[in-house]
Amino acid sequence: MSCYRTLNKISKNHFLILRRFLRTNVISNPHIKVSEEVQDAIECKKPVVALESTIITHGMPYPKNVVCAVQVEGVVRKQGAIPATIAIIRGKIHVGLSETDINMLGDTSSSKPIKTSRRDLAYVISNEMSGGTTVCGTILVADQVGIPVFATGGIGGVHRGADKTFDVSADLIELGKSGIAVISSGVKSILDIPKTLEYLETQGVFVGTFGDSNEFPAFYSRKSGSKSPYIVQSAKKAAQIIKSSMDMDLKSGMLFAVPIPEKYALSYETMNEVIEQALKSMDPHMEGKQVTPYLLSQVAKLTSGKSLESNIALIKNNAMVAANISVELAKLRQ
Ligand code: PSU
Ligand code: MN
Repeated sequence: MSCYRTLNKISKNHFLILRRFLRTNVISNPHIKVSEEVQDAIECKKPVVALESTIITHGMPYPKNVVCAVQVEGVVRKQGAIPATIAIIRGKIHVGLSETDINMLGDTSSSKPIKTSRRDLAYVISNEMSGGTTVCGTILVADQVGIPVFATGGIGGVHRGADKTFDVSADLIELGKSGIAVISSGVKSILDIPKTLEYLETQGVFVGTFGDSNEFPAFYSRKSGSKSPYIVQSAKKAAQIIKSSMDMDLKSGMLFAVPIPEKYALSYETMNEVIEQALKSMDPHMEGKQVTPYLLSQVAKLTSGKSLESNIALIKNNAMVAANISVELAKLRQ
């Protein structure tokens, strides 16, 4: 799609009419409302970063969730990219939220949001409910509207004991079927990391650790004992991988794993003990979508909020890296 901004020979009025015409044709799904700013960025292939919203609705307590979401958007802007937080508000999928939207959604006692993955989406829309999109739900929407770069904290994965529970996050399957690049701090060790990496390989997902080591990060810790198949040294290199994947029309995702900044990292051994404790405290009958939010809140309790501080720091860092990648990608796509 060529950018209408390059049509600089026509008058401003014609330009606006043409722009409106192109707008309604670019994303014509009646369930999706893309903000003007984000739509403009998509059409002109400007740097834009998709952001998920389950972090806001189910990952952190109110009001820290709102403060974090707003600050993350600020980080993306500071690097020269446009943030596109994706969420469902009263049955409509929004791509690009206002601060009022974020506030409304984050006050979960009144917004009563549903954690929305692929299987939940049609139900939430048709019942005019609100929802935080998981990594799976966000990839799905980002792919439909054409945002190739997406930042989050951590993705879901294969749970420990999955051989008995079959608990494998839909995030991994979605990553396997849309050509979106996800920037995350790997996965939490509440999951089975080696099995998660195996599953990503099966799904055809590129996995690379961002920086100078191939250690796959475990969210709060820079190490997990597992290795990424690749190292990606810079935002420019990451952008080249994404561009090649687009050129090849691979339609399978990419995971850029960014280790948490040293200053906020917690020790792998300590966190493993905390996670073991959180897992032990879990009701054995708990299942499905409640498992991840429960474990996250237990870990925060057991570390007296320290894990939450690390969580916020790594999301901001990932947003910065994603913005830098999207800036480099925009240069390659012009
Ligand atoms: N992992 C985290 N923090 C999170 C999540 C995962 O460290 O907030 C959220 C993400 O939105 C992810 C979802 O997509 O949980 C995965 O949930 P499940 O395991 O139920 O698929
Ligand atoms: Mn699950």
